[in-house]
Amino acid sequence: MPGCGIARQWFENQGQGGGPEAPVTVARAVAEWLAARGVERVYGLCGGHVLPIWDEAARLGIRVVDVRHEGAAIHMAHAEAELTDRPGVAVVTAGPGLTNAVTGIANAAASRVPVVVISGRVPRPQAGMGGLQDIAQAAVVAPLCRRVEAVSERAHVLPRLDAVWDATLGSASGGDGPAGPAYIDFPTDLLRETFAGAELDRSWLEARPPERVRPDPAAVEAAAALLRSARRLVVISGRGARRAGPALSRFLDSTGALYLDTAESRGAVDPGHPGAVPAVRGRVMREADTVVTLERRLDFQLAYGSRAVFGAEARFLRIGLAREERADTRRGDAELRADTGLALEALLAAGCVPDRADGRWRDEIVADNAARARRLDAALLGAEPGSDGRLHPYTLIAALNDVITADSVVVADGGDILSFARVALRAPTWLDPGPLGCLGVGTPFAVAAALAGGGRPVFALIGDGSFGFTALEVDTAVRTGARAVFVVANNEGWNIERHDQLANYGGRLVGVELPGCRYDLLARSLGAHGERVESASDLPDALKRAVEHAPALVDVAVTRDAVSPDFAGGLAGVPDRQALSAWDDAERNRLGGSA
Ligand SMILES: Cc1ncc(C[n+]2csc(CCOP(=O)(O)OP(=O)(O)O)c2C)c(N)n1
Repeated sequence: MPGCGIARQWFENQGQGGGPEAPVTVARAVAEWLAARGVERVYGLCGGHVLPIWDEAARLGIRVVDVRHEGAAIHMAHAEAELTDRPGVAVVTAGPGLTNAVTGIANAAASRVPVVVISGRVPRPQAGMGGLQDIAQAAVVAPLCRRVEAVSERAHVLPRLDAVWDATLGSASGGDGPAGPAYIDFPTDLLRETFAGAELDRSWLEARPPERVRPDPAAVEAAAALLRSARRLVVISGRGARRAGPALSRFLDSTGALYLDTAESRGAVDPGHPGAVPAVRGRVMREADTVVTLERRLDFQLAYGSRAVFGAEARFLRIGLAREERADTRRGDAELRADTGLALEALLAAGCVPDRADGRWRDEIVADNAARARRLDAALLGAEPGSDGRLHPYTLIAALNDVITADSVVVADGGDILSFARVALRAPTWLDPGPLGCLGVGTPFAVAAALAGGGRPVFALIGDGSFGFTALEVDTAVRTGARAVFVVANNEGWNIERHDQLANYGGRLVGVELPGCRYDLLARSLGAHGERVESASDLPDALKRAVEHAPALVDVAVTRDAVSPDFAGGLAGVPDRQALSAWDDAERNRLGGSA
């Protein structure tokens, strides 16, 4: 039986009214299925096409978190999935309800996060006749979803829900792709129909826990041999590593490997681990001779595994279940198709400690990392205000670091401010716009983290532009009691794009200014605590008050002069072959000719 309270309550209630003998509508069965799968919360926005499910879910004690835009509902389900390691669920209405949700669905797809999206559909007798909100919903989401089901028969309801649940988990439940969103809809007339007698097969309610995939012993031996011969070993972790934290720490301890986390796995390993060297990422990528990737795509953030950025002769061990996470842009010299934790345990058992590790190199890298970390600390403390007199983003980040606790969930969203945050913000658990660069996730991620994060403190640092996309979710926070602290880094513009125009478009500024908005006043109008801060000395107390009175928003005037690492690295300029200018140059050199 699923472990959660609602599921238990649901199973206990069987046979006490609402049980198998009572007539059950399709909407009721959908809600029962949700409860049986342990779903405690669904995120969504009401609409007649889905109200039958909405109503039955609430009657069964599932919390309906009602939002202000369907895109935010998907972002919230996404954040819940990341924090709980279970699929998040969103319920959105037909037509524009679903099209509004599309950005969130695309984001979950790019981030490989399991989200089940449930929608309604025009009643079958009106299909294709110009009915209200009748569009080709399944076709709209098909390219983004791991599975799409448009259900039309009562008997298909539970089996198709089960299939969608499995599909969203990807390879972890026996499929052949990564985790991601999956979609199912029901015409409203079907939702109102009642199951006839034996038609309702409740065996589908129970989730079958996926089998953990063990690595092939011969492949383990080949991978262990590769590791034994490593001299300069690094591990780069991805999505699934959060699930394998203890095994990963043991692996790092035993092998002496250096460790680079990525945004999708931050928190898997204690940031103070002696092998963790986040400040010298570029150097480690260049100099390592053996690279282990854990459920991590070699995407733009990892230079597509390029031989111009990583060592040309470096050997890769790729560990993951889905092909995308094992064999994408650079072939592994060894590959393990397995659950990450089991693969690491098997490697340790097979004896994978390097025979002739280059200890001097490791010591040098660790020292270099420590020196850079000290320089960064000094930069945070010594950051000067801009020529406009407003705070440097590092001053804001330093003040935030003082209130963020070791059990906090930290969300970052924006352009420049995200870049500063990525290098300097203390973040035990971290959520950000991911590889889609999906601005607007900040507020909804934080709301869901406050609701589903088990009472952990939640801080969101958000650019003023990014905040605007989903600002009204502060109202959702107030209504639902989501005690998040939203900090808006207000530089009155889309600043990283503004820098791009200044540097690369002759200084012609077009559509990058956002002057005069007071997000603290907006938050206050919605019933949240709100404060505006313009001087560094006011920040610490304002942040403390925000923690006390959450949900709260602190609007901080930050300078637009500061140049972020991402802008300096060329990310905003979108180079042709690689995401960063230096990598792009290296790639061109490697390719030669007219590249
Ligand atoms: C939905 C979406 N629209 C547009 C962009 C392009 N974009 C990337 S960064 C950025 C500026 C972000 O501004 P803000 O959130 O204020 O942060 P700042 O750069 O000012 O710190 C924009 C518009 C995007 N990534 N996502």
